[in-house]
Amino acid sequence: MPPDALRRLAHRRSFLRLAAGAAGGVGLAATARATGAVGPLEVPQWSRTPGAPVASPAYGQPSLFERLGRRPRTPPHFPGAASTGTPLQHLHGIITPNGLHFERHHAGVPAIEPDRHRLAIHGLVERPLVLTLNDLLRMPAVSRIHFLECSGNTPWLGAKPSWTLQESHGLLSCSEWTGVELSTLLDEVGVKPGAAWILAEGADASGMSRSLPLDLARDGAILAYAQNGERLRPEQGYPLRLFVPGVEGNLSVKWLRRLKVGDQPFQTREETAKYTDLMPDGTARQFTFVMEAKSVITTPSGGERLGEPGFREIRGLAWTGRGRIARVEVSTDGGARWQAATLEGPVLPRCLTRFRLPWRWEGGPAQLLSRATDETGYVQPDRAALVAVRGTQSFYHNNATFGWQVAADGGVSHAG
Ligand SMILES: Nc1nc2c(c(=O)[nH]1)N[C@H]1C(S)=C(S)[C@@H](COP(=O)(O)O)O[C@H]1N2
Ligand SMILES: [Mo]
Repeated sequence: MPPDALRRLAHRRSFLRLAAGAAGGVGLAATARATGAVGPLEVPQWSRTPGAPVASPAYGQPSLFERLGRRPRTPPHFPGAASTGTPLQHLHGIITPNGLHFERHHAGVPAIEPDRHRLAIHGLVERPLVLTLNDLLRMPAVSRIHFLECSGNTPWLGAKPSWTLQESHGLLSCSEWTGVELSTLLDEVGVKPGAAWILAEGADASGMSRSLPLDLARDGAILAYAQNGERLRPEQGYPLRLFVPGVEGNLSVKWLRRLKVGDQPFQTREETAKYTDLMPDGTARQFTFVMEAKSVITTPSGGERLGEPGFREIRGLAWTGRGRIARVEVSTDGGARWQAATLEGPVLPRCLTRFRLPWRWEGGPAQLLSRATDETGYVQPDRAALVAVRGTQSFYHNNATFGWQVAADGGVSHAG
C-alpha cells in the first residue's frame, strides 16, 4: 500500500478507536497518530552493533537516561542534620529503590565497621547479651514489605503551591526489610516481670534514642540488616537498624547498638522536646506513634505540565499504619464527586498500596484529590477536619488529603 493510503487507514483506525474510547478503550491510538508512529521503524545504531559487555559496572546502574536523585528537603542548619526526599512522582509500583530511599539524619551517616559493631540488650532481662552481626545473621529471619514515613513529612502549615511531590511527601519510602524479629530476641533474653518499655539507641554521633512500648516491640518490629535483598545502605542504618512498622519513622532507630528494657518510658529528647504534638489547649500529646491512613496522587503531580488533552491514568499511593488500605476514592473536581480507584494488589498491611483511575483531561481546570480509608474504617481527613481537632500549632502527623490543581494550560500545582 502506498504510504499515503497507509496513513489514511491508520488515521481512520485511530479515529474509530478514539470513538470507542468512551465505551472502554482509552484512545491511545490518537496519541500514536500524533507522534506519527506509522510506517517502518527506524533501525538505529544500537540495533546494528553488539552492546556493552556484561558486568560493566559490576554493580548495575540505572540507564543514563533515567538518573533520578534524592533532594535535600530542608535547608540544613548544619550539614549533618538534614533530610532528603524520595522522588515519588517518578517511581512505579510500591518498592523504593535503595539508592532513592529518603534520608533523615540527626548527625550525618556514620561509617560503621560491621565486625566491630555490637548490639547490647540489657535492663529488665534475665540474660543480658552482647551480640555481633554474625550472631544475628544466624538467628531465624523474617522479610516484610513496609513503608517508612517520617512523621514530619508534609508540613503542618501546608505545602507551597510550587512544590513537587518529592518536596511535599518525599519523606516516605517502602522496602522489603529483612532481619530478626525483636520478639525473637526478647524471648532469647527473657523479659522480667514489670518490663513495659524498651529504649533503642543508635551508634551515630547524635546517639538518637527512643522508647517503645513492649507491645509495639512485639508487634512485628524487626532488627533489620537487609533492605530489598541487599545489606542496608549506610544511610538506612548499616549494619543494623530497628524497623518498627506502621509508626513514625523516628522510632526506627538506625545504626542500632543498644536496647534497654525498663518499666517506664525513658523520656529521651526525641520524645519530649521533639515528636510531640502541641494541641490547641496548650497541652502536648506524647507517644503518638501510629501513622494514620494517608494517600496522595503521584501522577499527575506538582511541577508537571500536561500536554495534549485526552486519556491519562491518575495514579497514586495510599498507606496506613493500622493494617491494610481498604478503599481509595479520587475526585477530579475538588471533592464534589468521588470515584472509587482500583487498588493494585497485593494489598499488604502497613505497606504502600498503589491506586489508579482512568481519566480524560478535557483541557480545562481540574482539581485532583485522593482519600484513603483503611480496614479499621478510618477515613483520611481533609485539612479542615484535621485542624478542627489539632489546631495550627502541630508539626508532626499531617495526614490530610492533598490536592493538585490542574490549570487550563496543563500546569500542575498544589492547592487544597
Ligand atoms: N540513630 C538514628 N536513628 C534514626 C535517625 C537518626 O538521625 N539517628 N533519624 C530518625 C528519623 S527522624 C527517621 S524519619 C528515620 C529515617 O530513616 P531513613 O533515613 O532510613 O529514611 O530514621 C530514624 N532513625
Ligand atoms: Mo523523622
